[in-house]
Amino acid sequence: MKNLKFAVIGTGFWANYQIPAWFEVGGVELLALYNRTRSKADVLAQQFKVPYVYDRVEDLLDRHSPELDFVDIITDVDTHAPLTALAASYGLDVICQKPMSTGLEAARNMLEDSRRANVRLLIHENFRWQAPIRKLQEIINSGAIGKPFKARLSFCSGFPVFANQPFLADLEQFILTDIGSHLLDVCRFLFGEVASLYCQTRRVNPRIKGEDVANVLMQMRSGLSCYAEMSYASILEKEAFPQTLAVVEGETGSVVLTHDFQLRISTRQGTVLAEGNPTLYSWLDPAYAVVHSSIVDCNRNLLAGLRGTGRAETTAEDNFETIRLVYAAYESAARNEVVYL
Ligand code: 89Y
Repeated sequence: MKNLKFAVIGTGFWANYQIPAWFEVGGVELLALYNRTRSKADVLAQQFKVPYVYDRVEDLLDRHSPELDFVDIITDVDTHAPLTALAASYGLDVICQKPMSTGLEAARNMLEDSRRANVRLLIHENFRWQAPIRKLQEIINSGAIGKPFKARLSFCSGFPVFANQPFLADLEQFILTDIGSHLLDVCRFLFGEVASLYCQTRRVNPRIKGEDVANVLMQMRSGLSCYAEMSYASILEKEAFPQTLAVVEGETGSVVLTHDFQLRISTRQGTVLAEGNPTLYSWLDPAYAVVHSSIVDCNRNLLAGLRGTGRAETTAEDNFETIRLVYAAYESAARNEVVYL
């Protein structure tokens, strides 16, 4: 099968991991990089032997679109919609970093732009690809705990997240877009679609613009009650970053995803252990291990979708449902009311 040629649009923090993850998957050739600060792209081009570098995305597309198969957009969220529209106008398939957009209208425009241009739009949403989350799904689907009726997913941390990603401190809407887009997507992945939700938010850290705490209580269409809590203001005995912890209760047992990727499955017969350790690639940052590792599986799935050899899970249509939840949560918090989806 021939290699698919692609360009990376945006060479900030995440490109350092997304690019080696592509090479881990294989079957692709990285032809060009764009970054508005060219020197940053030059560093990565040298490191990963990428032949072309641009600081105007139009120049990259004018010159290379005929030979490219897709672009991987890894820029800040406010540029996702315009860059998707631009790449689509050149007839290129697009993979776009989560969160899909800065609002529902922009997300809808992205869907329409890609449909109109007849290109595929996939969202790079990797939390559902984490090894412990896949293991958790496997355990639930195996029937080991019976029919699930209740779940709690927790991403509560005091990790200095703004050091590597300073722009997060300037977002008016922070944790629900940055982490909620991941966590609510994991809830959909595990338990299906949401019927209604209620959310409370607050800002604890006075040096950031957006909310750094959000608690979302959802009634899933299956009837399951799901609580997703997220915080970057949590000073806890054991720092879990960047792990999602979980408790799922079923009619015949429970499964608890603890620190260190351990899963504890309890029934009336007792407790057995399973593990969901991520693959520790040489290029990943150990502080982000489980997330960086999941990029490989996410990219592999998206590539299969682009090639038509498999079903990409996080298409734009699918991820739109996650984005709907993010903005329904903001709406619920603003009105202090339950929102029905
Ligand atoms: O941006 C976020 C993500 O996608 O995973 C963790 C993170 O880097 C900080 O919240």
